[in-house]
Amino acid sequence: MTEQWQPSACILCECNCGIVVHVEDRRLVKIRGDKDHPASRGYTCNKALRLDHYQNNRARLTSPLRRRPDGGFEEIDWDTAISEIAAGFKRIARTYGGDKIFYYGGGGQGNHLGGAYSSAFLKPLGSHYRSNALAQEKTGEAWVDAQLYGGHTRGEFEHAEVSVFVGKNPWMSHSIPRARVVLNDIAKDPGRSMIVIDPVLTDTAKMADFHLRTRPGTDAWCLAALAAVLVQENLCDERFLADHVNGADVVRDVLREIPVPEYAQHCGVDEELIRAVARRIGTASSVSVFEDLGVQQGPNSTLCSYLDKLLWILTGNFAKRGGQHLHSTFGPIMRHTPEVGRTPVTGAPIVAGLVPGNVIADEILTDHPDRFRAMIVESTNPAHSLADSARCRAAFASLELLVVIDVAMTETARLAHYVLPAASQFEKPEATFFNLEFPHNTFHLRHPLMDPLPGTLPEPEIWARLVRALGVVDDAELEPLRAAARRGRDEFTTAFLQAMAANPELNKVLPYVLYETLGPTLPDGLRGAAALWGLAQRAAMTYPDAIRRAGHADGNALFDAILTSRSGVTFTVHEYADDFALISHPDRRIALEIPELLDDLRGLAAGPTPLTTPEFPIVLSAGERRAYTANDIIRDPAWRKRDGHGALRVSVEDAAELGLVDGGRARIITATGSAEATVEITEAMLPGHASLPNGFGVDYPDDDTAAPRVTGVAPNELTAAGWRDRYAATPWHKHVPARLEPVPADG
Ligand SMILES: Nc1nc2c(c(=O)[nH]1)N[C@H]1C(S)=C(S)[C@@H](COP(=O)(O)OP(=O)(O)OC[C@H]3O[C@@H](n4cnc5c(=O)[nH]c(N)nc54)[C@H](O)[C@@H]3O)O[C@H]1N2
Ligand SMILES: Nc1nc2c(c(=O)[nH]1)N[C@H]1C(S)=C(S)[C@@H](COP(=O)(O)OP(=O)(O)OC[C@H]3O[C@@H](n4cnc5c(=O)[nH]c(N)nc54)[C@H](O)[C@@H]3O)O[C@H]1N2
Ligand code: SF4
Ligand SMILES: [Mo]
Repeated sequence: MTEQWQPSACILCECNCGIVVHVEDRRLVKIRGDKDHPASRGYTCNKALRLDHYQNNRARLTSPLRRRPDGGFEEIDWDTAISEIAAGFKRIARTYGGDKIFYYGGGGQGNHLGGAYSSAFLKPLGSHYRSNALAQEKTGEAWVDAQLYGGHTRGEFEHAEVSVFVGKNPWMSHSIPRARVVLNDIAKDPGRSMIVIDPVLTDTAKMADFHLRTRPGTDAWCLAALAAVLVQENLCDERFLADHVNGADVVRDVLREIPVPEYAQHCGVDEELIRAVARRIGTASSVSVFEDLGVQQGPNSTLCSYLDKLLWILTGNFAKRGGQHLHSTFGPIMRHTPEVGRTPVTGAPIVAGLVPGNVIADEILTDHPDRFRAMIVESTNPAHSLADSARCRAAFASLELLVVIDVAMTETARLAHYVLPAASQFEKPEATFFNLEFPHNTFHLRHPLMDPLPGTLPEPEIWARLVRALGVVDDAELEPLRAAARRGRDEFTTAFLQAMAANPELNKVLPYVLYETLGPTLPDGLRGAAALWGLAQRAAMTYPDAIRRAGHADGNALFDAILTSRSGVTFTVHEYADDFALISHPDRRIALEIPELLDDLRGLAAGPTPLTTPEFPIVLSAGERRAYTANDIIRDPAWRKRDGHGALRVSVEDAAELGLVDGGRARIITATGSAEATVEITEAMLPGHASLPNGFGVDYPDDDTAAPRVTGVAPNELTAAGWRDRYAATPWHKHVPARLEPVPADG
């Protein structure tokens, strides 16, 4: 590699594949996979090559903006913005209490470093309600995980004999390292099997050995039938259950009663296929399972999370090569605690510490005294990504203070009182906290490829300025730490522990303290990486042996390795048996019995209740991942090489019945709203099921003078906040009752 190739990572999905980039005149002119990245090992998909559309585009912000009374924005300087914003939040906290300040976001697919500093501003104000996109997908699963074993698990698909994808299309959406290589390897190997549960004949399903083509929204019956066959045909791993699992008998009693033929009919899958799949799972040497939005954003989502975990737990596919694993954590993404809090206005469940996205508007649009009055939105676009965009817009517009920190002018930013322009992810140190692998887990600190675009600042600096403006830290207290940091890591460690013991209040602003003291001593523009020092110490204390096995003597050694390894480091190497130690229950056993969900499982006997009606007879999946979608990260529609308008995919049968033509236009009507899209007729869809892609419907100016124009359908103009899971209040985006009508070509 010559000097001009600089290591970084793709930021378009949670994999954050390592890339090397050739930068010319601030453009990412050439991009390749980085062979030295410990997780992706040179792999990228088609999307990484298009990253310059994120870095350079007409939506980028270059100055702090303040909303004028007439609704337009004026540019203001950073000092004015920071002091007015800090004063504004202080006023809200003083008048109503700091808990009326709601924080949403903190990172997207690849940028979690900036959000790590937010607590230093929020905690002194007394703000503690927070959320992000994970509360639209992963909280139901997290609640189940918390009770089963107290952590997040991942399958080891690279080595699994049997891989199961439930409502997950990894060929398009990835989420596992080197997804397409791994899927191809599985498909080529006659000794291994791929099982896909999905109503759509996806690119992944096409490669599968077994495709369980469930009717949309009926996965609970399919999964229950699979688990029932495991029990009824004695395919469970008795030894594993006896040694490592509590409550298995109660669960098996419920599964033993399940009438498999009936449940097969309920989900529309052939009974013999279900039995064959259960037998394949029950007799394999290793099984890995990945559930994603197809079930997490549909009816019975939390129950489905429970049932698909039964598949690998009942068969003992834990703590062995190719099985399912708990893993180390570097930066905290989600808390796995069984406690469920309640939101202040609607009393909705707060799982994993996150307010459900579907109730945010209701927590604002009310005269309840405990309503949220102000909001900080960082690196996310909730006015577009939360259910029922129109209502979200109304809610955000009614706030007394809304501040948005983003690289681009977004749908949410347009509603803000202040917009703060962030440096892009290639202009600052940045990192993902989606470090979810086992036995080797990796962490990648990306170095800046160039200076921040003039006018922008990295988030760590934005938060530091805001904390300074609050005036909660006596700068003199930081002097000894600054001096110690200049003398070396060990001296800093000692001084840091002393300072924290002497003034526990400093704990509240810990990331700020690190930024101000250790930060200035870090090389190569890496000041923003200072917070990682604290996380490295914590990792070293939590996983001492696994960190040493990965070659790091202690937290300081790990931190230094992170600073110098520009393509990323392996931070933990676990042994398979360590999985048991990672179970957080004191007896290190899996607790299989979840009474509420067992009740729901019994309740499945009543059969599915369709959500569709004669008025809205089609199930619309609003937000499918495709070859050229990447949430809202790239706004310029020119980044797409195909499917530029984000086609509405419909079945051959529905098209014929409704008079829809391929390439023609259709109107999509739901109880919430309506939209128009280009039609694609495909055998991939079942009759009664249609899909729209995610990531469309954001606006972008055609040229510097034009008003922004919207391409494709914004999915959440069609979704409703009330369609949600009863445990985690996660949305049913994949299951929106809708009506389709042809739009005549001339109108
Ligand atoms: N290309 C691309 N990749 C991405 C992203 C992106 O925007 N674009 N986003 C990233 C993010 S944030 C996430 S969370 C992941 C999501 O990754 P996935 O969950 O894989 O993405 P989706 O396509 O939204 O949904 C998965 C599947 O659910 C299926 N489905 C719909 N209804 C049902 C149902 O009733 N039952 C079952 N079993 N399946 C159903 C759909 O047919 C689809 O194939 O992708 C990540 N990767
Ligand atoms: N109907 C429907 N709705 C959905 C989904 C669906 O399938 N259907 N999927 C849901 C899921 S799984 C997810 S994850 C969410 C995703 O939705 P969001 O949480 O809104 O996240 P992104 O779309 O990734 O938005 C990322 C934002 O970060 C900004 N950004 C990029 N880089 C930086 C940076 O360095 N600093 C800052 N401050 N900002 C930056 C981008 O400009 C963009 O505005 O959508 C959810 N909404
Ligand atoms: S989109 Fe995801 S899988 Fe594709 S290169 Fe980027 S990080 Fe890797
Ligand atoms: Mo997501």
